[in-house]
Amino acid sequence: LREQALNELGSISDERSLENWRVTFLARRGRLADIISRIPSLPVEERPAIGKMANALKAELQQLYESKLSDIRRSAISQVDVTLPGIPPMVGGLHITRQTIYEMVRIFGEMGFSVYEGNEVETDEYNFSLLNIPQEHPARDMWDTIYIDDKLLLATHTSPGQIHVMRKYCPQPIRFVLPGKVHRYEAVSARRESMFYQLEGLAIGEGITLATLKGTFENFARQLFGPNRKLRFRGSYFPFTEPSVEIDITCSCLGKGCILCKGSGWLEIAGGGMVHPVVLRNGGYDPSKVSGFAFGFGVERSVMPRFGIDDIRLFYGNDLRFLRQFS
Ligand code: FA5
Repeated sequence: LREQALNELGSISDERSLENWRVTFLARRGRLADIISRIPSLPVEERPAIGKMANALKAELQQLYESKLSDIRRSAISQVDVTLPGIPPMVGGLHITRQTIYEMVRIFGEMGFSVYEGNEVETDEYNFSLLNIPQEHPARDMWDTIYIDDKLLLATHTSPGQIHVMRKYCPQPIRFVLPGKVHRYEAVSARRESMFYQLEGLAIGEGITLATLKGTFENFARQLFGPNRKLRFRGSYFPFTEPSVEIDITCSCLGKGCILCKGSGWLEIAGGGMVHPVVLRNGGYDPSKVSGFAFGFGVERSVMPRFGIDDIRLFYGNDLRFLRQFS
């Protein structure tokens, strides 16, 4: 048996054959084990000598097996070609939404706006009531809300941050932008997500008018979108602003089939207006002394026309082919 085992081992040069060899000779049901199991049936006087030989052989084969294994492994490593190009590690990058928020914050920063981050989970009071939308007010239907319980909900817009900021800084004049993640119970489509980002703007002080809002927004849009886009301010309605506007930007579409603007040439990016006196008062300001403007726009909606993205679901679909284009 020893001779046969040594012979066969000599011709082995890979790990799999070596494993077969080990199973044949050394394993629990292998040939050596078979011999050892038959020792009790030998005449008593032969047993010690045979037992000793079997044990010595077992130790020898075990040792040969181990040194062969390490030889095979060592020679496998020496065959690695170290001149082959390596596999580059994956490098992360900022999501296009985050990059855009940083850029927006920088542009508003140059106009004197500071940053305040509101809450993703809000109270009904801040999301609605303090913004002049009491219980049962029909305008609540403007935001399909995901409730956590009867008081808490996922913020449907960044406007509740207005109240937080006002209460913190009143009665000083303020200029803030408030980026935030918002949620709505929406039927998702190419234009609508159920989770998206908004950037809220709020300025309060003496002599602020709708013209201040228009000028600020136009300056911002020129820097973000370049000089060739046009803005359009449409009269609209929000319970927390009076008067209210919606702001559209010219779409970069190719006409009728455009998913973004449905062929109208205009894409709605923001809502805004003059802060309602009730809201100013809820924030601790005296509406007879100061006025303010506010706006809130969709971050993804402003990214889409810049890069010709025609489906908002791409943003959070986690397709690296999409995301890598922006890193
Ligand atoms: C609001 O959320 C108001 N809070 C905006 C506002 C702020 C008005 C301050 C006045 C003063 P609206 O629901 O229209 O308004 O949303 C504002 C912007 O968010 C839209 O113009 C759009 O750009 C974006 N938006 C709204 N719904 C979605 C959605 N489902 N998916 C992606 N973007 C959306």
